[in-house]
Amino acid sequence: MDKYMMEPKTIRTVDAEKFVGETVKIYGWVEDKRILGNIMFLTLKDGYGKIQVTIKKTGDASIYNRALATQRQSVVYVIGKVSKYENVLELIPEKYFLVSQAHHPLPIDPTGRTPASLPNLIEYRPLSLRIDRVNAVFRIRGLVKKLIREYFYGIGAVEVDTPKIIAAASEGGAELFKVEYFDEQAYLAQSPQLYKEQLTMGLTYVFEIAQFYRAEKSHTRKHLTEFTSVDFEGAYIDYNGAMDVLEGLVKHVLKGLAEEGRRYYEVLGREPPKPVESIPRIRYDDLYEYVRSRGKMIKWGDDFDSEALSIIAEKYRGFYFIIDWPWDTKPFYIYRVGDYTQSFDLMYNEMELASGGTREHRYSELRKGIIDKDLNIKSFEYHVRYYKYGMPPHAGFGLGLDRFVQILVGAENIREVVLYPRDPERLIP
Ligand code: AMO
Repeated sequence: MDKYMMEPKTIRTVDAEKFVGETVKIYGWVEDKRILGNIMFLTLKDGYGKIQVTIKKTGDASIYNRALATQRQSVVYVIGKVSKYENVLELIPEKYFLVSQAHHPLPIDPTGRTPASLPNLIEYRPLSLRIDRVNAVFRIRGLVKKLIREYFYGIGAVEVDTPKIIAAASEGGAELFKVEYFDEQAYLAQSPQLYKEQLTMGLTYVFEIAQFYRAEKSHTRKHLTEFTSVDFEGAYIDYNGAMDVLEGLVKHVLKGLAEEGRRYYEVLGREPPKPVESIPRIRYDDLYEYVRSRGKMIKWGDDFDSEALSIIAEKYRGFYFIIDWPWDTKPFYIYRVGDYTQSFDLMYNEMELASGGTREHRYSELRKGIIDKDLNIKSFEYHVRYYKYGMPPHAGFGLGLDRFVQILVGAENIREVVLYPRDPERLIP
C-alpha cells in the first residue's frame, strides 16, 4: 500500500498555474471519461477541486488500457506532469493505478445530470456527496457550525457537554424515547435545558451543539426524531440579552457565509443570504390581533398553527422574533409575568428556528411552575434543589441547527441538510 500513501497535495493545490511543469502525485475519483480519437480525457475530482487527465493511445499502452478499464467513480492514483494546453490545465500521467473500481450500474448518478430522488440520495448518502450540489450543502453546514462556535467563543461562552441518557423528562412536553438502562428505565434527552441552566451557576455563559431526541411521529419537512440543537444559556441576562446574543449569532453566520461560503453558494446557483440590520421583536398579542383581523379566529393563549403562521409570514418576511408569549404556551421553567412570560421564538418566514426566554431562578416560583404545568414535582427534585444555593438569574435559547441550515441554503426539506436523517420511518442508513 506504500505507493498509495496520501501526499499532502490535493487537486485543489495541483489545479494551479504554479504547478505547471511539475510532477505531482494525486488521488481522486473519475467523474467523467471521454474518448476523442486517439486521446482519452478523464476528469479527476477529490472533493476540493478537479483536473483533467489526458492519456494518449500512442503513449504507454498499459496506462491507456488501465484507464480504459476504469469505470466512472472509481478511485485512481496518478503520478504525472501538470501541463497547460490551450489554457486548460491537464495532468499527463507517468504512472496510473486503479485503486478502487466502481461497479456499474451505479444506484445514483454522481454527476448530478440525472437527478436522484431525496430518498435515494439519503439511501446512498456517501456516493451522493460526490454530487456538487449535495457536497456544497454539507460544506455550508460545516461552515455554519464553525461560525457558531467562533461566535460563542468570541463572547466568552464555555462549550459544554450534557448527558443524552437521562432518568426523567428533561422539560416535559415532548414525547421521549425509552432506553433500557440495565435494570432501569432511562430516556434519550429532548434538550439540555435543565443542565444548561444549572451550569450558569459557575460557568456563567455556556453553549452546546449536540443531537437531541423527540419521539414524535411527525411527517413534515421540518421535523426529525433526532435533530441538532444549538443551545445557549447565560447568567445575569434576561430574554432581551438572550435575543441580543441570538441576533449577534445570526449576523455573524450571515457575514461568515458571505465571506467564506461564496464558492459553495455558486455551486448552488444562488447568492449567500443577505446580511440583516436588526431583527424585529413583535409581541404575541400584536400578531394575535393581526391573525384575527385576517379572519382566522384563534384563541388567546394558543400557539400559532401553520395556517396562522402563513398569515403572519405574508406580512413578516425573513427573520423576526415573536415575544411575550402567554404562560399557557410555554414550559414550566420560563419566567412568568402574570398571564405572560418573558419568552421569544425566532422565526424565518413561517418557520420556527429557535425558542428561548428568561428562566425562573427563584426556588419556590420554579416549584409553583412545575405544579402549575401538572408535572410530577418528584421527578424534578434533583434539579430544583440547586435553586436553593444561589442560582443566578439567567436566560437562553435553543436554535434548531438543521432548520437554520435549511433556510440558509433554501432547502425544501430538512432531510436535504442532514447526512443521515432519523424520522419515524428511517433508521438506516
Ligand atoms: P424547542 O422545543 O422549541 O425548545 O426546540 C428549539 C428548536 O429546536 C428545533 N427543533 C426541531 N428541529 C427538528 N426536528 C424536531 N423534531 C425539532 N424539535 C425542535 C426547532 C426549535 O425551534 N429547551 C427549549 C429551548 C430553550 O428554551 O432554550 C427547547 O427545546 O428549531
